[in-house]
Formats: sequence, C-alpha cells, structure tokens
Amino acid sequence: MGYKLVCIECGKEHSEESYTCECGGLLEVRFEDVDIDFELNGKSLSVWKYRCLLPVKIEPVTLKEGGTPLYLCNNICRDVELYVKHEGANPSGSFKDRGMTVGVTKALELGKKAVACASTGNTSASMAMYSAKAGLKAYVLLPAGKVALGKVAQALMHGAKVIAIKGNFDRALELVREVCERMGFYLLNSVNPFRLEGQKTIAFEIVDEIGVPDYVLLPVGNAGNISAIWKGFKELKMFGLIDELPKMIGVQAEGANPIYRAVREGKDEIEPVKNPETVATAIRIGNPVNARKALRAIYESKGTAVQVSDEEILEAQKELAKTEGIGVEPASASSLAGFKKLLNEGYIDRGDVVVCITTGHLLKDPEIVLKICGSPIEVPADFNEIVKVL
Ligand code: AN7
Repeated sequence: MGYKLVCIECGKEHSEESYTCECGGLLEVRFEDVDIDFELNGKSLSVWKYRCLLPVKIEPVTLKEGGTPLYLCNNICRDVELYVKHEGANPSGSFKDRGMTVGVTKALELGKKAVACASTGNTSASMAMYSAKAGLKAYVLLPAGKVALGKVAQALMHGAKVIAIKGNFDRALELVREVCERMGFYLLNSVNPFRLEGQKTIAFEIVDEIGVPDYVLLPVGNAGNISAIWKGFKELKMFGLIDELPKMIGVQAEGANPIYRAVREGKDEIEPVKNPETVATAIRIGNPVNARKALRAIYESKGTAVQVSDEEILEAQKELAKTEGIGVEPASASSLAGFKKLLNEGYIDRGDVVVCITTGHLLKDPEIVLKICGSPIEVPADFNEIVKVL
C-alpha cells in the first residue's frame, strides 16, 4: 500500500515502530497513489468504510466504531446551520475508538504482546476494550483521583492493569513513554501516528453526510484529534474528493489553555501550563504532545482557538442535554461553549455551517451530573406523596 511514515519537521522517513524523530519532531502517515474505492454518498458510515486511507495490512480489530450521529441542532440556534457530531455514540462512548481500532490493529500487525497508555480516562477505556478484543495485555497510567468514574470502570472491567499515579496527566505520559521504551510495550497515546489515522475518519464522515462545513469546533487536550481531523479534510482535497476546506477551531478550558495562548500570540510553539485545572477532566492537560500538529491545523485552515470557563462548559453541557437530547461529558460540551462565544463575538456569521464535535458520552462522568442536577427527590412510596412533589 502506498504510504510512509515521515517526520513533520525534517521529513525523515521512519520505520513503523517509531513514534518520534531523532530531531524531536512528530511523525505522520503520508499516503501516495491510493485507489479511492469509497463513495461520499452518506451511506454506511463507519471507520472502515475508508479502509483504503487507513494504514493497516491485516484484518482490523473492530467493535464497529464510527458512523456516529450528526444532529442538526436548531433548538439551540436557528441563525446558523449548527450540527453536533456525537462521538459519545462510539462503542466505548468516545471518539478514541476510531483511533484504537487502527492502533490496536497495528499493535497486532507489529507482533506486540502488550499495549500501554497514559490517560485522562477515555483513551484508557477505549484501549482496554480493543485490547480485550485483540487478546493483548493492556497497561494504563492515570492521574490519581482525577479521572471520571465511568472511564475507570471501563478500563478495569475490560481487563487492563490500571495504575493511578500521584501526578497529573502530563507526568503520566512522560512515565508511560519510559515504561514502553524499557518494557517493549506498544504506546497507544496520540503521539502514535496510526491512532490519529483512525480519528481522521471524523472528517470523512462529516463530508460524507453534509459536505464541507465552514467551521469545525472541538475540545483540545493532548491535541491529537484536531490534528487528525484536519489531516482527514486535507486528504479528501488531495485526492480530489472536495475543493474547499473548513476552518478548524480548538476549544480549551481556561485552566488548561496552552494552545489557546499560543494562537492568541501567533506562536507555533506552546508554553506548557504547569498545573492545569478544569472541571472537564478529560482535557486537564498542560503540555499537549501534538501541539505542533494542532497549531499547524489551526493556522493552515485559517481557524482559531478559544477558551471557555468551567461555568460556560457546564452551561453548554446542560443545554445540549435539555434542549437537544444529547448527553455529553463536560469536555465535550466545551465545543458548544466555544461556538456560543464565537457567535456572540460575531466571528461566526449567520448562515454559516458549523459542526461541533462532542467527544464523549454523558455517562462517562456521572459524578458531575449529581453536582449539577442534585440527587433524585426521595418520598415515601405513596401516591399523595408523589403528587406533592410533581
Ligand atoms: C472527551 O483519554 O487525552 O485533544 O487520555 O477524552 O485529541 O487529546 C482524552 C482527551 C476531548 C481531547 N474530549 O482530545 C485521554 C485524553 C474528550 C477526551 C479530548 C479528550 P485530544
């Protein structure tokens, strides 16, 4: 198949076992001479519909990921054609499954026996699921006490060895890179370029269903997904399937905003945030490993980055749930919060076509729901008592 693995900084070609270049640069998969064998006809959406643009040679390890719903949200907004693509509808409840189906397949293809990741939660849940299906051992490093309950539950139940460290995600990622290096485990964080290949299918599915939107907004943590989705759009253009490209908008929480700050200052490097803090624990990341790719995505697409407060995030989470029937976890709601901010500022215009990606399911983080909504009203088991509280 026509692809190679190349450093995005110096262009050096690498073997499939590499994660980064000696020069420190991130790697990416580059396709050449592909026979495109799918049609963008809105039918049978799934990650593997686009197999000709996915860099694997063996039968994929799949749990039927992708094909997530794209909802027109005109209860929230009528001036703009606002869509929400709900990645919470993937098998493990987050977009990570698109990456893991490719990443875990690659682990098998390379003959690996064990996979590992650091995670704010969703990566670990997804990796545990796909490695269970593949029969691989799975090791997970989490920041202790900072991962939403549903995600820990998934990683445990699907049989990963779950290790909580007294440190944040950024520290866990440093450590798991060392563990993988020394123990020979296959690293499945988004520094793994094959995972991002799976995630680019979000772009393919959007175009497949509605064509090219004006804007795509999504939460940014480790910054892999925004890089992946932009790559997806660019490939469709490169292979002559579309003429236009959307603008990519990264949304970050105020307390974990290194990409936002770099964009505001027009820089192409970030300054890490030392002690990131936000209610959106999924994106509580101060030193995003894919920052260089993400900043290129934003600048090349002529998009931007926006920051939102925890309050705005939770407000958007409630609004999606109560007015559109879409249940998402806090990090995911930041995309809508960012949209509302940019609409109010006049950055987004009437009539624009906008897609907000909601990256994870409401049930991932049940504890935050109880904090926001309170607990159920308890009454004696009696009709009159029930009527009193209706
Ligand atoms: C719901 O699971 O980093 O910018 O370790 O779970 O591609 O990192 C999760 C990230 C957005 C950010 N929304 O995506 C992990 C992890 C949700 C997430 C992001 C995450 P990236």
